[in-house]
This record gives sequence, C-alpha cells and structure tokens, in this order.
Amino acid sequence: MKFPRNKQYQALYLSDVHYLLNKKIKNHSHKELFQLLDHLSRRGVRFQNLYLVGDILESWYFNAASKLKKGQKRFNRLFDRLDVLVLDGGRKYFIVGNHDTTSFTMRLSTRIEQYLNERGWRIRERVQTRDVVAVHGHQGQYTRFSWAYHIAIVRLLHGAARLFPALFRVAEDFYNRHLNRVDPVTTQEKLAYYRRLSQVAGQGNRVLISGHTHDFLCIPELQIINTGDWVDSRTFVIEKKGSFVGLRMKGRKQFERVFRLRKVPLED
Ligand SMILES: [Mn+2]
Repeated sequence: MKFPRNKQYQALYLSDVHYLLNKKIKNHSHKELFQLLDHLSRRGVRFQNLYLVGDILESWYFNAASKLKKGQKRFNRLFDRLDVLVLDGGRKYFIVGNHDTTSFTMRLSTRIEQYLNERGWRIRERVQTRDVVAVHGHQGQYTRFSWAYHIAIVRLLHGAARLFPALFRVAEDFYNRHLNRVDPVTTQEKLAYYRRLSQVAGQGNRVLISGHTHDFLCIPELQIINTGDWVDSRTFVIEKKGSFVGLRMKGRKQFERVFRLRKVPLED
C-alpha cells in the first residue's frame, strides 16, 4: 500500500523500538524507523494523536538516562521526527513500558521525564479514550524480585556483549528460551494473557491496544490489537475514522497491510 499525500489519520501506534541499542550488539531497524518517519513526513501524512505503546527506549541493558545526560542529539534524532508528524492540537502519549525504566513503580528517570515533558509528551502507564485503551502489556508479569532479577541478567549479558558482540546473540537466545519465561507462547497461554490484560487495563467495550510480546496480532472477538514491535518485525498500527489497520514495513517506501479491525459503534 501507499500513503496518500497529505492524508490525516486519527492516530499512529508504535511500540518496542528499544531505542539506544547498539546495532553491533542487536539488530534494531532504527535506520528503517527513521526512513518510515521521514517518508510519512515528506508525504505530508499527519496524525491527530501519537501513541508510543512502551519499550520505546532501552534502559534495562544500560542506563538510558546517563546516555541522555551525555547529549540530547541521539534522542532528538528520534523525537524530532515524531514531533513533526502530529497535527497542531494533537496529543502525544508516551506509554511507559518495562524497558523504558528500571523503576518497578514505572516512573521514568527524572532526566528522561523532563526531556519528554518539555517536548509535550504526556507520560502515562495507561491511556483511555472513548473507544481505545492502550497499555504496554507487561502489567502483572513481574514481582519486585523478578523485575530486579531480569534487569540484572540482561545488564550482565550486555556488559559481556560490549566485549564480545557475537556472544550476545547466543546469550540473548538462551535468556529468551530458558530464563525469560514470562511471555505467552501457546494459544492457550496467549488467551489467558490477553484475558488478564483486558481485566488489568479495564478494557470494557473499548479496543485494547498493547505491545510488549512482539506478537503482531488482531483478535477481533476480543477487540484486541498488539502493535507487534519495531526491532524485530517493523510493524505499527494506524487508526482511521472507521478502523484500525496493522501495517508492516517491507522495504523503503513499501508497506504491507496485515490486518484491519473495523470500529464497532459504541453504545453510550
Ligand atoms: Mn516490554
């Protein structure tokens, strides 16, 4: 599909960018993300609202705030591009994901919070509008202990990877297979996961939009959408007047529509 010139959409949903990761250590497609955002910008595509649905920054593998302290340039490269895409009077939501912070209470570090506030981002753990509820999706997966334990493990892996980048893929694969047993895999696990998330998020009769599991999907029966992720699958969701559309970036200026969820008129 092609984006029509000067088209205005209701919203853009994007998650799991894990910005600040180093390409030598892990593929992240950040260059392609810039291509997408630049492409939208050049075509005059604009959004009423932007929703960053969590894990936009990476702060588990290393301290994102200390990178911001060293300089804003790298942060600006991403947020300048996002800021261009929102219409005047539109809203920008930064929904906090587990990787955005090391704080179990989901507070961003003061420095990052300040940076985002100054740029007009509304920092939330959950956003609710008339027809949408958006959360990252890690809610209920961690205890205080497992939270600290996971961060400690990935920091250790990342420390080792700085010395031996090739080691990281093996180590991360091992971590995902044997230690990181929190994300749902089987259909039954997924169903249980989304049922619980729906409860935790207070979905009601709204569409629930989350990210986190890197599982790009739409379950019309449950009115649930997962934005997938940027790092692994380059997916995102666009909200139009009458529907939500799930898209995947296939190449420079090449986009594939993967699903479409029609909006059901809400009973007030
Ligand atoms: Mn996450």
